[in-house]
Amino acid sequence: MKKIMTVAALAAALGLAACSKNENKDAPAATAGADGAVVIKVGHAAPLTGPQAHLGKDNENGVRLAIDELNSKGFEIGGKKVTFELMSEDDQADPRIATTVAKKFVDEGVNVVIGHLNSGTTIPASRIYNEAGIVEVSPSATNPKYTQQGYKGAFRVMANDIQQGKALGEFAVKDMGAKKIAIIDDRTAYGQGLADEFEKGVTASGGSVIVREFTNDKASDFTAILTKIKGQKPDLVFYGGMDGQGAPMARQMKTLGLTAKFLGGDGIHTAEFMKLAGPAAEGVTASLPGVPLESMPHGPDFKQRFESKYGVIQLYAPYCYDAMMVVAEAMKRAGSADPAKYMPEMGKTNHDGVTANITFDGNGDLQGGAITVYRVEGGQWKFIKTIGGAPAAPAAAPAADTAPAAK
Ligand code: ABU
Repeated sequence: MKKIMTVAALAAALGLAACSKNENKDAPAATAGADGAVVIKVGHAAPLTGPQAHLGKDNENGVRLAIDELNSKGFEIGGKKVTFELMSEDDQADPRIATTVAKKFVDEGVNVVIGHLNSGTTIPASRIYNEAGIVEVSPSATNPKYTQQGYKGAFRVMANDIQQGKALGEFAVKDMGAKKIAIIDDRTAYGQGLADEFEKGVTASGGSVIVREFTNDKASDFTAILTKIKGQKPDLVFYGGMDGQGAPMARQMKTLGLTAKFLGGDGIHTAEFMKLAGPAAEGVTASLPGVPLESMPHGPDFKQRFESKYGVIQLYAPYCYDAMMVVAEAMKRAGSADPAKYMPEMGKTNHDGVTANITFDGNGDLQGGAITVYRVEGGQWKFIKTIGGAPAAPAAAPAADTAPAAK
């Protein structure tokens, strides 16, 4: 009994854990870890089953590595040792399931959510976190709308699709020499949003989009739309969507003798794409927000630590790791894991991360995010070019004119 009261008192002092909107905010729920440290609940949501499960597990492991490292070094908040506890949920990349997961996290009183993986799940879930006053950091959802809704607790640690689409549109026309371009998207918030921004980038660069087709994020047979596109004789086919569709699409282009170049965004820039596309992956071009991990000061070491535990990085694990570290630092600065107390500290982030030196703009978007273009050569994603972004440099105080606005 004495121990329970001690933990409760410490929890109250640290503002642990977040209160559900259904709970009494003066009586935060908290539990003690095995060592008596107060538990901070970290919600993580991504597709953990289905065609994007490899990406969801990669995200989960990125958060897990950060949590394991924080816990093993005895991370303290307000001078007290805390234990981060991961609660990972499968949203199946489905917007409706994502809102159910979000409500569960609220009811569980999580202190933060790292996720969701997809824009189509992140955007509807963000409304629920906003109403509950919970901080959400997306490591991978790139649709700009997520951070344009005026939600004070919404943050993103990678460049968005306004930046990515523009960079890809320019790259297609100016670097790949494409004049006549076909676009396919999967009608998700990510795929369609990126395709729209890509089209703007193509047009602004003097290229021409001659045909737009769409599919969905469960499809596997693209013969009909690729046959139609082949008849238009494009120089390049752009796909806005994920690797589960991009890889068979690349294969079917080869089978149909559609010789146009194939370009996509971060959704196809995966190890899994190479596996699924086989020899058809060769020559495919795709972007990834950020600079190559290898060129970041902490990148190679992170890669070694992650891959020795979980195997090859698929895509967003480093961004998930950074997201968790940014949150832990904000909690430490605030001396509290109560989102109401540490949320204002999130906007003051200046984190020397694995993926970037992370500072946020007034919307909660990463400042100075770069886009890097890669091409498959010899079964590997090879660096081609980085577009935009701040130089990879250790954390430094932001200049007055670039300091993040208070959210
Ligand atoms: N950034 C691509 C995959 C996640 C998403 O935005 O839907």
